[in-house]
Amino acid sequence: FRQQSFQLFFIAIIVGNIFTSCKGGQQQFPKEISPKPNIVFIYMDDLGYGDVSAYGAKNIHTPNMDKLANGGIKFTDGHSSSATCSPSRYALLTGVYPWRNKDAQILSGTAPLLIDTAQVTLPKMLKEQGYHTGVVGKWHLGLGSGQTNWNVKITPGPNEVGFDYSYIMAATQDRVPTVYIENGHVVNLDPKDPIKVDYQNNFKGEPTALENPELVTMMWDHGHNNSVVNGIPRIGFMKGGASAKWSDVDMADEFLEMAKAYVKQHKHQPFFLYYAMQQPHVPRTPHPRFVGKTRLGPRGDVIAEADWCIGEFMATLEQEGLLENTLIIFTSDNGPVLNDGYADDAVEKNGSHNPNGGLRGGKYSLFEAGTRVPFITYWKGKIRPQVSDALISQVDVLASLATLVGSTSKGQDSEDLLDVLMGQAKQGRTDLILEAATKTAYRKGDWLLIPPYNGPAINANVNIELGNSKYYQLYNLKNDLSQSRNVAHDNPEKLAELLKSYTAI
Ligand code: NG6
Ligand code: CA
Repeated sequence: FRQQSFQLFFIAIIVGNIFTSCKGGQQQFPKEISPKPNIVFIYMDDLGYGDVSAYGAKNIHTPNMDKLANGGIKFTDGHSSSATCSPSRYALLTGVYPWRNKDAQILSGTAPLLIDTAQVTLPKMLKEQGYHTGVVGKWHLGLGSGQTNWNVKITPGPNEVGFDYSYIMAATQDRVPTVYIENGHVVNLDPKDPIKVDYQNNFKGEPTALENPELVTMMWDHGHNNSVVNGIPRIGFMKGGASAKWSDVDMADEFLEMAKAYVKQHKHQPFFLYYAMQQPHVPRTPHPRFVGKTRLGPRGDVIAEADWCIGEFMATLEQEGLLENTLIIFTSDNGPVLNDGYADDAVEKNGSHNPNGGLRGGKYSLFEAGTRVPFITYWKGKIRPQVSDALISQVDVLASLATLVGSTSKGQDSEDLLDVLMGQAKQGRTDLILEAATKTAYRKGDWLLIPPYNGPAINANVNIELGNSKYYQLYNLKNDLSQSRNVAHDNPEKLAELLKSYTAI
């Protein structure tokens, strides 16, 4: 399709030039001949490679995600830039590997903005090309420049790194402050009940999950025993802001409504919407409509809820007549985890479901399931449905979309893989640095190198293998995708080759 439209484009230019020369230099073709499609980036939080039925899940049905996968490109080797959230989001928006920035780690709710306001970003690049840019959902890239006062305009934040509009939660659903922030202002805040947030000390007299277990309706397992909001114990202490506190079970509907409203409001100019959904990250709080939709307990139910949201969102694009002119990228910020700190039956009710789709590891891990995630591009009428085994990372989104919209901006580590995203080429990256909790691994071709690291082999709290070993690990993913055989010892030359390129980067 793209080739055809390119051919038409060039014919148009030639004809245009003939016209131009005939008419004494007047431009006859409108600038819009280079199309600027709307772009929607749908980001799931902790959705694993095996959590989508199009990727093999049997016990969770995700018909709407499947429609994207089956009607677009289903990538089998698509990666988040990190095995945790903030670093992945940092790389997505800046095109820079997260390990280059020592602060790109899981951020607290009071962390300052991680992105330098002078940095190139995905939304800035698109804005420069005439796009209206919006973010709805989870931010988790820090806000403010140190001591944030939540009761005045919170800045810098998304609006200072390229978003014209923002409707966000500051960090994660399990971290305070548990409020929505619209363009820097806490939504529904009563000035007479100011918000205070602290990650070190509690506020005098305020209840916590440890001291007031009677307030808790969702039991914590590890961490998550500070302030209690809506019966859910959180990370961090918060006081005040009663009227501004979100309702957890309504969060999916809230973000969906804002995402739909954004599209309707900005459909008359090219728009970029970063729709950052909160599922299936903890605490898993499906709306009552979705409770029991799966047999997997809240984790399965919030995936069903998210799938429904995507269906509703797509329906809006269709009703507004935007589907043929909108590129959709769907993926997840890191791999899956069952018990991530709450006793919510994710482990007990998991049954035979395999959230990591047979890959080793999970969230927090240098093994494949840490970063290999569902990754889909969809563009009705433009992208031909197919499966692509190309190696691609979310850090590549910036440079690829820059090419799509005619910009030369790009981040330091972002590769232009537009043709791969559009299904016009099968050759993705030749190599890639993976990251988990500031540790890195190196992928080249089918080979994966994990250098020796101190630290536990398994994070016992979440029951996930992290990839730490005192030995070099080398896996050949072509015949050992589940990383069950460390072949470093048998392939000293390959090991040396990878080590050399890895060290060079
Ligand atoms: C961890 C939290 C986990 C989750 C994670 C961030 C504890 C014990 N664990 O520190 O529950 O919030 O941070 O997840 O507090 S992420 O997807 O945003 O990276
Ligand atoms: Ca995440």
